Amino acid sequence: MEFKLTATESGSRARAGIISTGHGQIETPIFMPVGTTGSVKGIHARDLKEDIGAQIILGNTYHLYLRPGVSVLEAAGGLHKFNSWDGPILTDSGGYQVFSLGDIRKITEDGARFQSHIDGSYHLFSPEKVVDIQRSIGADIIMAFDECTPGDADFDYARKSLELTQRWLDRCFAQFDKTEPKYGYPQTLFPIVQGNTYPELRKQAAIHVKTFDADGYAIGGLSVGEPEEVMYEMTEVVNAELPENKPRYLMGVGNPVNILESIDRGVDMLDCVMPTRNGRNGMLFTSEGIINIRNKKWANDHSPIDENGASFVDRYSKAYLRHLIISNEMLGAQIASQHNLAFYLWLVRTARQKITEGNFKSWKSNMVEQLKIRL
Ligand code: PRF
Repeated sequence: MEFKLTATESGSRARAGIISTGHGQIETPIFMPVGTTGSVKGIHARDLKEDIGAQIILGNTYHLYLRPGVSVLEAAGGLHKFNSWDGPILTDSGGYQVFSLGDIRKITEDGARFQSHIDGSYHLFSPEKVVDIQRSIGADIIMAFDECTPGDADFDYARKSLELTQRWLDRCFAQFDKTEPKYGYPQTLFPIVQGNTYPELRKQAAIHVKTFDADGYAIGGLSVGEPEEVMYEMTEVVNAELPENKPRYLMGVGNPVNILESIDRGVDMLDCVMPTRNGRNGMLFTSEGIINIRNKKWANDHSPIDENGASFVDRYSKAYLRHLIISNEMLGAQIASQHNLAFYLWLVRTARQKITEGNFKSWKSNMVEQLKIRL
């Protein structure tokens, strides 16, 4: 995998670049729609690519391993063949999903033992196992196995957890180096920087991951309950250490304002369930502000969902979309998800263009104010 920086802006750490993978190029900064089980909920691959403009999607090791399972994915020839998405795919390692299981998991030196949320069966995820599963899924970018600590973890827990994540990273790379891609195109492994909200841990973690000379680096353990200002500060601390010439992926972030603030701090890749999950509940992101389409005030508003919207679904009226969502019609969830994803991709595409033109900073300031408005 290659990364070429194509533009930076003075007065900001924002960057534009191009990542090359075995499934084509990704123009950064980029937002990656989340397809936990292999599907971005409610959205066809055709619409993802042609209407929304997605350039890479994300899948989850935990979910794909439990269902449909590695043998089905291998028989299909990998996830790209299975779900008909022929662009780049990144898989998360399961570190975060397993840790979200709470009571039904136990962490040891070896890995994380957990119970399936589907049938209660017992499983062990180790760094080696998680690399093997991601080899079988066939993601272009695979993630290291990490422990994501809660936002309020004390220093001692955060330090011990980080040391475990660092030992697991050694094992991930050892397994990665010992194994081969299964489907004829290259795969690459991104380490994840943890360290909770402690600048000295974050700095040490960033210095540690650099020694692996990876093709890219991720920042995990943020947007897990800490204040936004702390999240931004941690991103700054980590990005100050990470190499300039490699992409940086901020995991699970965030709302449109978080996206722009993170890009301003040198983040190149982001993902979040917000556009799809909140969309299904009737929350719409637009360049004019946020709409709660369930609100009575839209019941007789027959104007388009988004006058300047990037997607073909934006021509549907607010009143119609409200009706669909209130009636629990599946088309409502689809339209809202597609609108929101198209908005997120428009946002990062425009950010990229502004960085290239050298006026990202002033555009961002205006946009951030606009994006906070509740319509
Ligand atoms: N680790 C992994 N995946 C993640 C996170 C993490 O810390 C986060 C935290 N926001 C989201 N997804 N492996």
